[in-house]
Amino acid sequence: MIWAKEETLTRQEIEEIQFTRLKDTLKRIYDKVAAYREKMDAVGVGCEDIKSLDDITKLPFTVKQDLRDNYPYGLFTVPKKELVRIHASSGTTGKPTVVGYTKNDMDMWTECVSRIACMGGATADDVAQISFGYGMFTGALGLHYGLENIGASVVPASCGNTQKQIMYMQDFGATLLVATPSYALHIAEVARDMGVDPSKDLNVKIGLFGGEGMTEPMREEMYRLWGSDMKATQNYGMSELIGPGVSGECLELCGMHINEDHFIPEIIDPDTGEVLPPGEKGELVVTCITKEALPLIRYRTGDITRLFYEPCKCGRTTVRMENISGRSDDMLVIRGVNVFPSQIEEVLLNVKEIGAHYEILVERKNYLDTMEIKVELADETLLDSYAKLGELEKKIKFSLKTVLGLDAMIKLVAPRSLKRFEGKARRVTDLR
Ligand code: DLL
Repeated sequence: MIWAKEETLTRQEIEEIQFTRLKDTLKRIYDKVAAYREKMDAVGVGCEDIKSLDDITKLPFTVKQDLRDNYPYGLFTVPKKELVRIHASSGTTGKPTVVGYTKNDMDMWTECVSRIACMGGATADDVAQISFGYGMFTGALGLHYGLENIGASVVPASCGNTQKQIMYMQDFGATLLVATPSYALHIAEVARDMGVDPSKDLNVKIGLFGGEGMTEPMREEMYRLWGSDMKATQNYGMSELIGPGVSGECLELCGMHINEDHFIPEIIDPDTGEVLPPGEKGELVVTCITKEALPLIRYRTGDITRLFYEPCKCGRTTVRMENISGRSDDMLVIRGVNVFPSQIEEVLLNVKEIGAHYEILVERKNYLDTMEIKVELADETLLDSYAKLGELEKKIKFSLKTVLGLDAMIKLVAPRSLKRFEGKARRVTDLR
């Protein structure tokens, strides 16, 4: 089912809506936000210079640092009393990034999430367990409102206390799970330990995953554990832009549909800032055109992807973005080679003797970068055979070398010995 008619407009119709909304948003922020006015004045661009949608490229970018510099409310276009919700994303460095919503922003957010939930197969008949952490993270409350809006019965389980989560799923008859993909895999593992086979003893048929990437091998692992009839889709978003609801995969699984009547996407070369043509890979830049409290203009997400404008088999005409292949800023440069953690994950998850959990440690020894990857064995009987372990290590090393062009040290560890995460997994430690 398609939730809204805006998902099936012609390109011309979408662009007309985008242009009108862009002009309105620009005027509002130019009048109300000194930081934006200064930025636009500095490059000599006024609202009147935006005469077509293509002119968006004349506008300056907004970056995370702008939010920090104007902490907490400096980029907001409405007085504080109009806010009905405040979230913040936990920056690893510096102050958190604060985001706010007016009543209308909440409605728009709910609408966007309803669309992506519907794309992933959710209906009013679902019992939806939300296993994202409730709190400042936008994931849980975002999905919560969207799923309630389509009529699903929401179970706000939050994350953690995994055994209890499994009990809820069994007793309340959950048919839909919302979680980060890594936590969904962990829940399945714990269920098996409890003697509960998620593919037989639970009835979860829809997985709305997001907040972090899910590679194709990881999706296969999801089907293996939760059952091959599960529909596991990816959902993308970012607190600064709204939270979840920016884009989501439909059941064709061929990229995430962007809610284009609310967000204008562009792809740029992260080094030069130059806009790249459709189909080329680069950093996603997004302009919010319907938000009241915090409408960011040309916000550099740091996420690497590409855009496809061909209409999808599902009937939606909105542009699709490919699954995120990394971030422009988490890319590791190891001995001069650019490495995305997702590439490593892809290799690891294709090796059947190992599980889905891993840790990457990057260090510098004697001026040389080293990368050590700890991977869990799927089956501990392998630990008894030194020869087999050696062979497996070699096999993983070889596959990594083929994909990355780089040597890595592989450390095979016992099943279930690596750290588990209840929210987003943090798998890379860079000690350089
Ligand atoms: O993660 C919003 C969200 C919650 C989206 C739940 C979907 C579901 P932040 O905490 O601000 O917001 O983190 C945003 O997470 O820039 C990406 O790098 C990453 N990310 C989010 N979804 C995906 C995804 C939420 N499906 C940052 N695939 C983004 C890959 C993702 N990365």
